[in-house]
Amino acid sequence: MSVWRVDSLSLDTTDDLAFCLVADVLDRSLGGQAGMLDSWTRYRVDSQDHDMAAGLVAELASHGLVLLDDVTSADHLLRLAHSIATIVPHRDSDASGLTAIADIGEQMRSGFAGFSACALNPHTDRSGIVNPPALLMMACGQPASTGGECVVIDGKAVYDDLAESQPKAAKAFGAPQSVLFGGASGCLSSVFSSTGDRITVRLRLDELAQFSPETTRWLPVLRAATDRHATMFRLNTGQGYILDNHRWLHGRRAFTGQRLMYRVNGNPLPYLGITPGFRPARTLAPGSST
Ligand SMILES: O=C(O)CCC(=O)C(=O)O
Ligand SMILES: [Fe+2]
Repeated sequence: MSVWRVDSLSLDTTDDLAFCLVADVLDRSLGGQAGMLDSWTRYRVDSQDHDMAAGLVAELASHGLVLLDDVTSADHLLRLAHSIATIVPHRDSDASGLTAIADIGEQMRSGFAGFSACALNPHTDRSGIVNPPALLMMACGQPASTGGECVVIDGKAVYDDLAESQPKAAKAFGAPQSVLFGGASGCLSSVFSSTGDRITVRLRLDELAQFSPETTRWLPVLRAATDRHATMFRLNTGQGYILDNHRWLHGRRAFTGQRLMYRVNGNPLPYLGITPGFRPARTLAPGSST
């Protein structure tokens, strides 16, 4: 298996895709704006080589995102997941923790849009529970005929951008208990939460997120910032990614065809030294407006 490191991004225009029935913030905003991940530093390491795991872990620890190829099967993804994480089963997973994500016509059911061909707005997996799993591991079983690009957004870039350009928005989204995620039985939290000198991001932009009035007024600013930092890439069969679910948001574009993705969530094995979340470039002083 090889690991790709994100080196640099270049802007590209995106082709128009048919919109789905659900609110499609992502597709609307991505027209011509998202960076296409077409420029990489790719470093190939033999799956037998200990450096492969070391390289992957180092990338996850520093940038929170790695891209994979040669993930030859769902089992292979599970093996990789077991080597770096304690797997956290999902409502939709099988007993091993593996979820197959495909269009089974579920776009109308709240919280099930993943099982449709619709775009998924950038989100944190399991935002409605107190401790969302810190890692998301995805691999492509079959690409879409059209569309279906993965979209990822670095929460650190979004936070640093807002802290610099719209500090009031950054503070509003950091206010404790300002967003109810996951409906009435969900989790009252915030988009940005601080623990010590680190920040974690938590977001969803569908009907299962209820924002306080003070955060609601800043939502257009947040959306503009997530758009500015959105990056998308196509995955072919056997390609995938691992990301820090406390730092990076992920989503996908609408698609046609029999797209199949495999997903595993988990928490990094403690001895690997992967600390989820990020250190912000600047710390906002309490009560300050700048
Ligand atoms: O289909 C994808 O690429 C992502 C799916 C997803 O993020 C989800 O169902 O939570
Ligand atoms: Fe997801």
